Amino acid sequence: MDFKNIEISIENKIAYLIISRPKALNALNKETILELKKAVKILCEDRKVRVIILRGKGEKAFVAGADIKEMKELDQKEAKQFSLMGQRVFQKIEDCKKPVIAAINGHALGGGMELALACDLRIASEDAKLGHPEVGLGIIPGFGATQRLSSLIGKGLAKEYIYTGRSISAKKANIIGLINQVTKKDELMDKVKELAKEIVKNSPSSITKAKAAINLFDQSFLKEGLEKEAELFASCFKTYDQKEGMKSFIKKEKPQFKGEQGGK
Ligand code: DAK
Repeated sequence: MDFKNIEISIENKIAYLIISRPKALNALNKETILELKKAVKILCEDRKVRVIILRGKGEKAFVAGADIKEMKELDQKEAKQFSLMGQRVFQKIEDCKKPVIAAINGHALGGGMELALACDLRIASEDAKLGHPEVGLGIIPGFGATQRLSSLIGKGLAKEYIYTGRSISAKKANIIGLINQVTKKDELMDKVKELAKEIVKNSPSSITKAKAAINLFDQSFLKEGLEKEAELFASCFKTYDQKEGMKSFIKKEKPQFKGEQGGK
């Protein structure tokens, strides 16, 4: 399968899935999300694969979020479709019968952080920065973070990081349980492979069953929460603040927000 923004390979039962748009810090545009969907399906269904490792291309970023330049033009209806499209792909990762490990090799922001949250395990290099800057763009997280981040680190911390948009160092992320391990920059892939190999030694059917059981832990309210998140995300796209936030990012200026009723 030929992809433009995704690279996949398989070695010793471990699959490598790389998001590859380094010039845009691997930001997720629609094309990349659709390719990701296909790649996840291929690898999750491949019997030779026991563990999937997901990372971003290059030195700087895992994924620096959804593509703001593309998202800027969405209306409310398109925003809802975009949100649901991303949510479905991320749900496929969560539901994949094999463990997926995020190797966080740099910025994991917004939709990039949400991608990492949909994975089973997260290992980050010491220089990685994680976080949810969406409210500084006049939107909210729309690919599952309101639910998955709260589930992982608790509602109190999730609210703190989403309300402030503050970035989280790998060290801090490790302390609060957001990531499983932090490594030296040049050791990230070795450590991730070590973990994958440890999992591969065990019974694949047991791992699949354990994953399904653990995922049920908060699944009952996840679906409803995700629907509400997509609806609220979409409603951001009729506000002045969303236009102001995204225009300012592109112009590299500070946004002047007015609140939901401001402007348009
Ligand atoms: N989108 C598009 N382009 C991006 C990008 C992004 N998220 N992040 C970086 N880039 C581009 C930059 O514009 C720049 O392009 P050129 O100017 O060279 O053309 C290039 O990548 C290199 O970035 P910088 O020059 O900014 O690099 P720096 O090292 O100075 O800064 C940075 C790195 C990661 C701190 C900075 O690039 C940055 O703040 N990026 C934006 C991070 C961010 O705000 N991410 C969250 C995006 S919002 C939805 C569901 C989910 C979401 C949205 C909708 N629905 C349900 C509809 C999720 C939303 C988000 O993820």
